[in-house]
Amino acid sequence: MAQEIQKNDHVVMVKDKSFIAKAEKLLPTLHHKAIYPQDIITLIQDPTAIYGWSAKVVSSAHEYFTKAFQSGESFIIDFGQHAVGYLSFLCQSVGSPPDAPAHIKFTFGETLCEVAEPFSQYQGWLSKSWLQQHDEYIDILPAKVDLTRRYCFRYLKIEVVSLSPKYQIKFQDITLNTVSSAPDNCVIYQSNDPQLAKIDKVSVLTLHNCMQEVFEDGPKRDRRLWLGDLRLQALVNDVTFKQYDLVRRCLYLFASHRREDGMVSANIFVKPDIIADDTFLYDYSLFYVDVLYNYFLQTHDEQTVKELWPIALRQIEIALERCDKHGLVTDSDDWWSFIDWHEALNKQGASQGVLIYCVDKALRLAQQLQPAITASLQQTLDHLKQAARTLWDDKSGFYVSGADRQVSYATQIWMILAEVDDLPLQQTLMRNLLNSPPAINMNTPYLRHHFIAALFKTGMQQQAIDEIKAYWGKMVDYGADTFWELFDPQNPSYSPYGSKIINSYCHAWSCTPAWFIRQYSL
Ligand code: RAM
Repeated sequence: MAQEIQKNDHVVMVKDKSFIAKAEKLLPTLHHKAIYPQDIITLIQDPTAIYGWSAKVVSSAHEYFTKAFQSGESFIIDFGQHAVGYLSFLCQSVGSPPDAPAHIKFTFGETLCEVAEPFSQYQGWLSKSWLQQHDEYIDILPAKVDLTRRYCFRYLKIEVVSLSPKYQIKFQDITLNTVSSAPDNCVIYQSNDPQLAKIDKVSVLTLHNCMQEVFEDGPKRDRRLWLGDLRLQALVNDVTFKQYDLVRRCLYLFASHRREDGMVSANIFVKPDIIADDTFLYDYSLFYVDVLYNYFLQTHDEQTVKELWPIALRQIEIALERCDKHGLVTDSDDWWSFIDWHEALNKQGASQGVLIYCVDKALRLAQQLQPAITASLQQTLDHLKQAARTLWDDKSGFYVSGADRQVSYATQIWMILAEVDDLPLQQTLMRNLLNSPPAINMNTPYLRHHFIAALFKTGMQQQAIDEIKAYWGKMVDYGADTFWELFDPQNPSYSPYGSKIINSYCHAWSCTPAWFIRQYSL
């Protein structure tokens, strides 16, 4: 029997052993490369810098490590680039024999603020355990120390917390053994526009560092496979590393562990065993169809797609159950659909758009794989679009969402991407959006991606380029060498988690400018 039932507190999940086996066979090779400290830096309060901190080089790292340190001393290393990997170092004593253990504290920062602002002040609602730090106690010196956890950082603060007054310590061979499943060769693309070339480079490094045993959402947090992130990573992978087997593995992973009714989870853990999270998101599950469709377009791997097609189709069926008799997605207050991090965002309108968008993709797949159902899918699509049009508000010139008839960016963007109207009307809607920006804005690079996609769709290429430059370019101006999970140029400290230091600063869903730049040869 290929299936196994597993119950947790509130959901029944079904495991499919043959999909698990296929996913396991596709485990990618991890590539390692050693990188070394570049500079020792000091932090400077700088109101023009992101979060008010900038770095000043104190010395080259090489020179610094001839120095002996005593209790209470600390320093910050800049590795010169963002990376993911395992830290090792050699520690030696100087002076009298070490008559007490050495206690050393490590704080890892993707950004300067993580090494500048004490973690003890953290008051967000996500677990503090995500903050990257480590205490090492060394009993016997000299010692070669290999930290076993994987960290993700550019800056490393080392504090010599406690030694005895009779000895000091020296550090040598501080090495970060980096890890990624992205291969060395990436499709080469050079934009003629220097700013876009820089943005492309940062996007590619972002994807590179998120490519591990799965496409992780962020190597700092959550370090796991999320469907919404996977969808965008797979796009960028198409124009960069072309690791289609990793996309295939992720498709099998989602298929391998589904809810009793067949719904795929929003995210998957792979260790110690493959297990789906008990979080289900309306839009993310639907995107399984889009990931499969895009995988098919890229690879023409009919065998895999045929095998996974019933699972994709099931996502559509489940999503349709949420529609009323007119074909309108019913609303709810829960965290039922993701769309964007925004407390006030009503998600009905955008979810209607996502549903239509994915039914359209299912229809295209059905034309190849199951022509007998295309007529009925076409009918469903028309019905859903008709229902979407009832959300149109003539007075404001926007689509509304929810009982309070909320106007948001998200709803307009998804109605455009879903092609609810013909092109001239989509263009009018986009112009309305640009001329009268709704109060319910975009908070994540994730929704921004869809905004840019909608601009391209409505033929506003120059506006799209300007927006990429103004948004992702602004992160680059702030010194980002990978793109951040959250960024609001008007309020750079924004975090849906209650603190900027828990945000991820190398985040999958933020790496998509490379796709636009390469796809449209910008
Ligand atoms: C957060 C992460 C992840 C995203 C989910 C919805 O946990 O940022 O990337 O997909 O939210």
